[in-house]
Amino acid sequence: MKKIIFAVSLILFTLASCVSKDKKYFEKELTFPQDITPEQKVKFSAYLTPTERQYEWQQLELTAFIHFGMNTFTGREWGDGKEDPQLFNPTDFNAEQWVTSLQDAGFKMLIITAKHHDGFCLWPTETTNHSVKASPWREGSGDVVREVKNACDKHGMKFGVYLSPWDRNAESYGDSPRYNAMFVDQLKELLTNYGEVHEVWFDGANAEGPNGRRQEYDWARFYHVIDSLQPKAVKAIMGNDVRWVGNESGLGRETEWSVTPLNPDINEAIKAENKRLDINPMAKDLGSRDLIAQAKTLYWYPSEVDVSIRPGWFYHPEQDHQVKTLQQLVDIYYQSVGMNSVLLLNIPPDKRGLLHEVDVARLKEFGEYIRNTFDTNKLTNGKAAWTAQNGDSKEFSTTGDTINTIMLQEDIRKGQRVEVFKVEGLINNEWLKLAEGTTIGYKRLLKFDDCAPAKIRVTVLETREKANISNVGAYRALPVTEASEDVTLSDISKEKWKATSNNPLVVNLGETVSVKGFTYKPVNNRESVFNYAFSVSNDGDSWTELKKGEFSNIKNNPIPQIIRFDNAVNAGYIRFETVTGADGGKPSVTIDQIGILNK
Ligand code: FUL
Repeated sequence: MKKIIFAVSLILFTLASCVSKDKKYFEKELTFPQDITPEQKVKFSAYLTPTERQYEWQQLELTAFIHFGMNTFTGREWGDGKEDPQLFNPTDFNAEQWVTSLQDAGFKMLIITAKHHDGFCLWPTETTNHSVKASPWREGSGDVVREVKNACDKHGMKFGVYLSPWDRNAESYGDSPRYNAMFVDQLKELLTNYGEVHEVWFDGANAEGPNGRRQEYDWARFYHVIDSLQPKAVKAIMGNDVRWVGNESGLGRETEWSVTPLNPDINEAIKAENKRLDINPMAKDLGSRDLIAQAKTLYWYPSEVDVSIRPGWFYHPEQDHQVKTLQQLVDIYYQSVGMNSVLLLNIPPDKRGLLHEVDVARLKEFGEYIRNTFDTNKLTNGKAAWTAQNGDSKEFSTTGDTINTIMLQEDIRKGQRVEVFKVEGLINNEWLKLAEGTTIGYKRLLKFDDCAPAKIRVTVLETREKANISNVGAYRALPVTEASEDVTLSDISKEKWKATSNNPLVVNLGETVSVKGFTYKPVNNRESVFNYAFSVSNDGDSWTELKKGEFSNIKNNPIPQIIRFDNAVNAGYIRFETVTGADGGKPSVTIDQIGILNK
């Protein structure tokens, strides 16, 4: 027994002395020595901690995305890079309106899409002519990034940039060294000319360049540029400080470990390791004991939940009635901030360059709701720090008010440790279970039915090492009543429709109808259609193709797609052809998934 203890302390000492400045902890990354048992690995994992910038970022809780750019003016979600810069011309651009609306709602950082996949730069870059400089806005002397940064500084809001690695405009894209050099220059401009930057967001979407070659990104160099120019900035998504939660619908994991063997696929070694462990950002399990047992290296790589307040990431006027309801936003808050993640909520400005009135009103309601709910802790001693071994409980006194939400926090500067816990309430002198859960991490929120317990008891049932609970709260979230409007996915009844072929889907409409557009509803992100062709016919023999295109971003955001044509066409038959699926293949489509618009 003594021998084992000695061996473990020796390993601990060796690991600690080579990795961490503080003897006990491992900052951001921990590589296990060989011949270590799964139990020892789990113990070590409990000493992995965030870097200072990761910790600062985690405490922001609410951050905002602003998708604004060429797509705002073309109505698309992904531009192809061929857009005329003349189209970019906001009529009432006002970054302060964005910042103050967000700030009132409690958001602490704003991330602007300085460049989206279409390559149009919102700042007057030296690297390409495809920028605001070539637009009529402010007669070509405007700088969106500058105005946003100034507004952020004025109001004490942190600032971040989204710089899409994928660039459908850059002629060098796919010619790897040349494009990497241009990308580095873009990064340098953004990270030297605009003051402090707190997050750099690299999207994972990419495809072949115009010459058919695939771009090999020099991630190590990009990281180096960021780390040296903006040491306080976290690198997100394809960056290794902040992890994509794995969906764009605002949904965190019940069990969310910030300690994980997953890192972004930035080099062959990491790709091979992710493959060996069969993990990616969408995997359900990213931190269990079983996974740790197989891992060689662990990272502090916390989750960020990115979701748009509207169906699309960019503003489209036809989505004005689809702004997420207060209830949806509150649910998203519980499923992101309340599940050990940071929320990155997107609010896209319109063609005026303003956040739309509906979005502003919704943000206001959301901010007030969160403030009203969480401003007063109904526990009198919740803030007292507490350490707990397996099975330890602590009682907290309440104010006696009605509650329906519990908040728990671990001091993650000492690692993430809790694996199972429960919360009970003393009601009529009896301890009743109110909630239970697995991970806590930086913050965990749990909801239950209204009750007014005299006391609350929290029990840590399983923990990887002594748990450090730093804060416990109890609150009452008021019910929200509202109805969300349904979207019309077909203006025409499908009663008479008959499919005469499945792939492509050919439908005999049973009558002649006026077709002004069509809709497509994906079943899920895996089997959805990416490239499509839509044709009409009057006799089922001779066809006219009305539109060929892509459902941009459908893989990450599988929402109903609405395509409208400039003119109406009469048709007795429609044909919907899958050209390519979002995940390759040629998924077939059924009548239920297609609708016809005639307005
Ligand atoms: C995605 C992009 O392709 C979308 O357009 C959007 O920017 C979203 C935040 O990330 O992957």
